[in-house]
Amino acid sequence: MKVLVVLAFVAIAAAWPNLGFQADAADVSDAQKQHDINFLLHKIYGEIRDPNLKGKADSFDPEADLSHYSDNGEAVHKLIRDLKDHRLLEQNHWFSLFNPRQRHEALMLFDVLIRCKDWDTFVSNAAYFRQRMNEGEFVYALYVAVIHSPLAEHVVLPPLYEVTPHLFTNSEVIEAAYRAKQTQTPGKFQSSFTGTKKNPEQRVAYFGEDIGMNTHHVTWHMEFPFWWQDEYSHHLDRKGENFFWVHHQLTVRFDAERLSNYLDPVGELHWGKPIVQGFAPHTTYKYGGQFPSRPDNVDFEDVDGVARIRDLLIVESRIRDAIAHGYIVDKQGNRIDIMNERGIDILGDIIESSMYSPNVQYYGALHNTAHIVLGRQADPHGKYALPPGVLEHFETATRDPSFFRLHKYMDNIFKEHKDSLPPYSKEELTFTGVNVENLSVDGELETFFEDYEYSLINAVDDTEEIADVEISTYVPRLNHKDFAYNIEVTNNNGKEVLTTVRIFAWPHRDNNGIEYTFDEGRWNAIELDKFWVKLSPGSNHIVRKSSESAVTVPDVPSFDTLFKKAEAALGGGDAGLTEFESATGIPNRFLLPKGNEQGLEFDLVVAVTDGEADAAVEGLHDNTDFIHYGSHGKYPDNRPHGYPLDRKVPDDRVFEDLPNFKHIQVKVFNHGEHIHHH
Ligand SMILES: [Cu+2]
Repeated sequence: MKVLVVLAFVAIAAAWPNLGFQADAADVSDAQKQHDINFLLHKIYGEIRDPNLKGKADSFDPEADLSHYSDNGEAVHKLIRDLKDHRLLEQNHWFSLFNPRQRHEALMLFDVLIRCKDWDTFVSNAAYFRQRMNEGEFVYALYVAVIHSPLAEHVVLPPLYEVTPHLFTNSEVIEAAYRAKQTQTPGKFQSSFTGTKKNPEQRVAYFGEDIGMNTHHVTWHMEFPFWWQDEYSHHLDRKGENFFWVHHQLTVRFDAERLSNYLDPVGELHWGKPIVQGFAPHTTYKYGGQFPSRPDNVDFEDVDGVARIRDLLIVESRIRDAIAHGYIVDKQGNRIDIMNERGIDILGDIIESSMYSPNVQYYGALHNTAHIVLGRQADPHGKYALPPGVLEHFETATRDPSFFRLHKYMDNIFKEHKDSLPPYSKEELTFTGVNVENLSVDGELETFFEDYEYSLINAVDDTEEIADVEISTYVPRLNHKDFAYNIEVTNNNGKEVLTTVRIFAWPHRDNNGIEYTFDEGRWNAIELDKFWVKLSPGSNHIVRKSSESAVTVPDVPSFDTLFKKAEAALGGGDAGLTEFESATGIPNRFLLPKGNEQGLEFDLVVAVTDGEADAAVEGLHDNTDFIHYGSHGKYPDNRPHGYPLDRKVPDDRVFEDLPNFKHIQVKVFNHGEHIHHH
């Protein structure tokens, strides 16, 4: 991981030398930076508790020395002007990224932070504006700035579920936390998933409400923001394609969870049909009241000031026309061919849409608009002054099952495009001289639930004079037993060869017990791992552990751990936080779908492809690790996401006879085990 991060950093620095990043890291230790960020994000609804940072918040003058900014202070002038004119959103108010004015304000602060040339200017501005801006805007801007600023390269962001717990747990638990604080009684409260067993959707609420999955989702959207412009600092490689892929993976994973729980796969959302499933979020804003509920069978209504349903239908049809034509039209009227492996990237930019969209005027912003329209169906005309819905926050969006219906709808549009491309031929897929002889799994594929505890101390109000009492919640979450893949590969090339190993699995049958065809199955493939291997001549035995998966990340360390590690390292030494630097992948414990008592059948496949041809970056094979999502530089794999299963497979024999491909059946068990909190 380290090698890649360094490579990416060098690439950024080389591309934008004029930003003038100083050798700042030498002056300020990573431990100091970690310390600062910890305190800046701790207890955001009250005063900063670190005296040094509090001093900066009180007396720093952001406009005093403009030589510390790469834009000569342009961004900071804008923000200060709005602050002085009292135009900024007040504190103690909800914040939604989908609200244009609120987003604009958060991005003004981000713009200030990303232009800072040294750490002192960065934290001084952060402290200053934390004290004066809306807390939600502040948290958002600081998170995105830490993720993207080279100054904060090794900083580990605290888990958002501890920074803004209201967006991750339910109202009942939050109320209990307030009572505990009021009565100064320590408390550990059980979080349970919303709803009752009368609602079949509740069987899969553990997926949509998983705090780690929500952290993954919100972090991805910070790593690849739709509002991103390259002039901030760097280009986000294959952003549109990544948008497709990350949501495609959530979509197919959710279907696998549904099959594990005897539910049919999600049906796609349809603007002309009622939203069958209602949703009662049982979630409350810190400021702004309850998240709105939606009853069953609501017909879509136009949302005042946002969009009419017919506008969305028109945008959809323009996008599908582009897919049918095989080209899109940019805003100057030029045709851009999408009948190639980069077409998906352009379509992703268009559908989200991001600032990379070549023609937002014409193709609109289907995804973002749909999130707002769906989020507002409880109060489409603003008659009741309800706050935004769960779909208007990346932290909470997946709690509502209609999120997955919406994303199935968009996923099917992407599928139309992928299906329009020519299938890979056997010749294209063959890696000459490399044969996968055998694939097997060590250990039973078995999942279980365990209770996980996290602190709610930042949910409640307090002052420095009142001592903290321990307040936490524990929540059941999916985990799996460790396992390993065993892959026997022969290399008949007479020399060492570089390879990419790609592992996927998909459910073998639908909910009626009918076997999926290869072509249906491969579209539902869950990406389990992707890594580089050098094959020696002759036979090779590859053992790859589930814990090594490149598509996953470990649990984000708690605030408590981050405080302790930073303080311990301040005296010198390493905080030992390197493996936690990115929270963009899915949690490792979430690698396998739940499965069931009888064992849910999956097709498990491995494709060993030509690593020389696959590598997008030099020297990658010297490191067996692989950043799956969001390396700041170039995405290391040249192949499209999902390769070699991303295109239509009209003839199963292409894969069944492919020597560098192996296909077996496995079962994923869940025996109802639940490791309870003590
Ligand atoms: Cu999303």
